[in-house]
Amino acid sequence: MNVNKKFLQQYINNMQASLFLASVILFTLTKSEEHINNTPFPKDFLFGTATSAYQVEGAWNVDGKGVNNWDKFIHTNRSRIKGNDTADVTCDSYHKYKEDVALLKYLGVQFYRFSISWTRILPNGTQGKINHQGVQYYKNLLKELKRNNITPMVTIFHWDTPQALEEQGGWTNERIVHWYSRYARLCFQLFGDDVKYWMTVNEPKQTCNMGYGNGIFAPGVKSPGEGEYLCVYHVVLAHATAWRIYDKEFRAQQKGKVGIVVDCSWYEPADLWNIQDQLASQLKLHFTYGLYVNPIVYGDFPWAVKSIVKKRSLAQGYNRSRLPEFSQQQKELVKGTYDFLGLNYYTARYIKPDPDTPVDGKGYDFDSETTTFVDPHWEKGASFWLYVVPWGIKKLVTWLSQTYGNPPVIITENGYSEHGTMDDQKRISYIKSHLSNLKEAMNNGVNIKGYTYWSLMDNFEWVEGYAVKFGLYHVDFEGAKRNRTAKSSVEYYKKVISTRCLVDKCK
Ligand code: GBH
Repeated sequence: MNVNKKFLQQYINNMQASLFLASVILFTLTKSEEHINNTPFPKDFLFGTATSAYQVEGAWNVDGKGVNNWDKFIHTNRSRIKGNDTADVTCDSYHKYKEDVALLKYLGVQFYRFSISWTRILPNGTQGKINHQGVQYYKNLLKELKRNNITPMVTIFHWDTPQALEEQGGWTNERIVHWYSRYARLCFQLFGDDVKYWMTVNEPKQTCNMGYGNGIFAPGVKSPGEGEYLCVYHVVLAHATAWRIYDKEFRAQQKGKVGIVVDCSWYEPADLWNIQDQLASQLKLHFTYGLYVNPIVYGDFPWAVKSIVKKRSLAQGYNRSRLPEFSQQQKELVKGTYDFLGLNYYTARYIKPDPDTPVDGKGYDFDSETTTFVDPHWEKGASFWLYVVPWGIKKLVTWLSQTYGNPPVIITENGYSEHGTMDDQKRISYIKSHLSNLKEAMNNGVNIKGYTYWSLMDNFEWVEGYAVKFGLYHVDFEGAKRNRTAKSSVEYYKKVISTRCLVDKCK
């Protein structure tokens, strides 16, 4: 090799090295602070964290608690849960609630979202017998929160239906509207002086689709597109009846707000320039979020959902739609029954029409005639369904605001799972990137009032047992004391809450 060539070679090598370096720098910049929003969250924006009764309380048969559908589902067949686990003890929050409140206090959250176990209050689900020890537990928890200046946000129903009612069909029996709304009234009566944010139902899609559609969750009923839609119909009526009860009997005195919590992924058109893919995206959003929220805001199921389910039902030989119809009276009952909307966002999917949808397919998984897929480059959490797509939250809340007239929205869940990591840097970047996208939407005028990290601590993750962990705090499920230990994300979230800012210094 002559000198010139050697020089050239070195020159090229150098060029390659600096190009490489430049792209590494650029990549890190774009990956980190560069795209993190640097405007502060408003003073009245609420930060909090959440749990649910069944996932953290344990004490499944203690102090008079009645049996619920998940107790039954698990105890009759433990192999339904990964690792044959149960929630009989889980985090033992029934006994350790004071410690939980201390963790919340340390975090500096404005609110704590927890749920009431129906059978702890009403062991058989109905008014026949009130369990005063169960009532006392929630009074104690509320008192402890008050002492520490933490606002309670209370979910009345987070999936744990009383077994006595489940045996009568649960959410597929129209009597549930009565059973549920009387239970809700009792909650307002018992706790309403101390609770200003109520959530009627958590993620009804999971109860209806997983519980009565594919049967993966309790009560394990497989009735896609029939029992599944009866459940949807009754959830909406139950929610609305509870909201009316609050509005009429409690609002003037208690001055609280009542909303519903609906989970939804973002569905991104497979090809943004393809109108069919855009329609598929809209339809799936209406199937997921709209099925519950459209009636509550506008008084009926979304038009697109009604018409496609009817079309498919008739083609399947039914003489009417499998999706029940609201009567005129019911439409008036449900319309306008919200003070805020709760949104649980975790992940996103690409979507397009599915021409191969089986004609006889029924329910949420078929009736939209769409198919979803993921980008293999998306980062994954420990839950099989959790792909990290922070921009999805921005698109979803923007869609929601445009579709429902910019209602007040609280992000009631958003979270990342791992298999047991104390230095949880991926959780930190999950929170940061989702909050950043949320703030961008807020800066565009989307009406977001608060953010909830799911979850305060590792807990019983339904059929995935204790294998996947969403907590800011680690819980030692092997030890009798169920010790809680802060993961790295605790300091991070604490700082975000106190500074209201996602970067070193906000504008
Ligand atoms: C919530 O469920 C629950 O409220 C909570 O109890 C639970 O612990 C927590 O989140 C973590 O799972 O995009 O089509 O693959 C979330 C249930 C299940 C909703 C997966 C979104 C993705 C469907 N999520 N689902 S898809």
